[in-house]
Amino acid sequence: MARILITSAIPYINGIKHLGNLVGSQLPADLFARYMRARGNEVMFICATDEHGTPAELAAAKAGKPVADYCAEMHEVQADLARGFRLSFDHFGRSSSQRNHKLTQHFAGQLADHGLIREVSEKMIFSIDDNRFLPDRYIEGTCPNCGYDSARGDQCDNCTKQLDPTDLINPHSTISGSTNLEVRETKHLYLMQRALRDKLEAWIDSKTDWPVLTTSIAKKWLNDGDGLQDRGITRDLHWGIPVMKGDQPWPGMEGKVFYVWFDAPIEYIAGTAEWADANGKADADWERWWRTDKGADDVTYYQFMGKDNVPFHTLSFPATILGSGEPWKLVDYLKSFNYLNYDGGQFSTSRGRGVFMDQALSILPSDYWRWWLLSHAPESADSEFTWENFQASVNKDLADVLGNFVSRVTKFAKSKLGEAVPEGGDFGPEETALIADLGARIRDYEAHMNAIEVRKAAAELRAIWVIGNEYLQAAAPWSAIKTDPARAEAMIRLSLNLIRVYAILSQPFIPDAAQAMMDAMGSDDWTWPADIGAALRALPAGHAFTVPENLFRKITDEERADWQQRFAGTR
Ligand code: B3M
Ligand code: ZN
Repeated sequence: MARILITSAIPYINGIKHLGNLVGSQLPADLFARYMRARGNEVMFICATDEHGTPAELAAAKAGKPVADYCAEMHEVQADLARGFRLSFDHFGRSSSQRNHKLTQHFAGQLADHGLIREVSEKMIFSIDDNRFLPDRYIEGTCPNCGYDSARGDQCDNCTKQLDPTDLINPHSTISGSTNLEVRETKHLYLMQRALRDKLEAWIDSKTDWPVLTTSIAKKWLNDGDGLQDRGITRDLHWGIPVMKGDQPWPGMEGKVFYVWFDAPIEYIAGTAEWADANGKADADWERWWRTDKGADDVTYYQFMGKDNVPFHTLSFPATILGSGEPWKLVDYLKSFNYLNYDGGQFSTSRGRGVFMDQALSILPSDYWRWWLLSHAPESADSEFTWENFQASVNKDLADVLGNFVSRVTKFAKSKLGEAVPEGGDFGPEETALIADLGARIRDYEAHMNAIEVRKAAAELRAIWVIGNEYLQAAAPWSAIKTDPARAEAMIRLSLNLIRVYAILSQPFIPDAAQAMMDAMGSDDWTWPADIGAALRALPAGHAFTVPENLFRKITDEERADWQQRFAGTR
């Protein structure tokens, strides 16, 4: 049994996420967590809401609520949607927790003690019309690196370069649109990432098994002359984690808070401490996941995120960890994703274009979305959601292939042989061939899941469903029952057992349907089919089963057309 630590990038608090956000981090992380648990490993799966920064302040102001209340409410909304999508977090924390306050201040103190923080008196952009400093995302302008005209103050979405607001050409406030900006002097703390460059490079170079997408982004910013800048880690905002040196005040930093991207990844650790608090555990119980001096040396740590988050996780957060001089766990494998586009364009939160998590669940159960999103995960390139493709996948893969198999087998068995696994004779050559084929395919499925090749794993799972149908079609128990009833019984005995095996294999992708299949087979034995021959004999003759409700319904052309229109962008 291995110990597997899994974190998903933590979603911003300011609004409900769309399906592109979901498939870029939380959903594949959940797939992997479910799979690793199914294989008998000890898993700690942590996510949280990312609650600080200007976006939260402005969203709260727009909602007319104190920012702390707004965040508490939105956290519940997001937690509820996560439950709706069956995201199996061990804990869904909050970056505004006291645990994160303490840990963030602790890391800053450690970095200062190691000489890695310097104070910089800098010129920041102040918006006279908005009466506030305009950090990060609330200044837009032209990217000095690639010329993209809507680059944000913290990062260019076009070339992913991390930026400082003052780097932008022709800047304006995105709050008011005002160009009435002036530069004011303010003092901030900088993390001296440059001093850690060699350590970071050696660490990244040691990760030879990382996806190309991850390493190429990391290397780009490491090697690109000015890629690894020292980074400002404080901001002139009210809402956030107060700047403290451990538990001591930081002279000259009164009234300032840490930058949201400094405290957000620390929440992975703090979220695990929140898990301990919520479950009446001791500090040692969370530290054994994170401190290599306290038991985490045998933990394998996986992170999941969209490609735009990669620089922060390959450079900035590791700089915090390495610079602390303490034995915290660094990520072992970083799985990153490209973007999911929507029906010929991009998902857009501001324009309400595309399907958002709450809307998705209001029209279909989560398994339909989980299956489509994971089987089309944007791994090697960006991918695109279209309603035609969604309808075709659901109707073919889920309804025609898997749903139909379960329904045919259980209905036939019940009507001809009764609601118990029939006896029949030994398995014949067809069954032996099926068992060999299944065994090989399950090993392939495991290999893809272990490597977090999400699309390949989905394709293999689908192939596993298909061979059950092909077997049933070729064996034709409905004919055999007239000539050789014992043969027909053996076929049905195998097929009912196969439904239980499908439940186990499919559970990481479609947990609700998997539970329905398992319940229908009157079993609660989720043991992974390491020996498929034995697994197909697990339900003995005489074991009672039931015919489940239709597992999946088909999407009609009318529904497809209606939804296409509804989500075109008006929210
Ligand atoms: N909240 C950005 C995002 O949701 C950011 C991730 C933080 S991960 C520590 O994509
Ligand atoms: Zn750019």
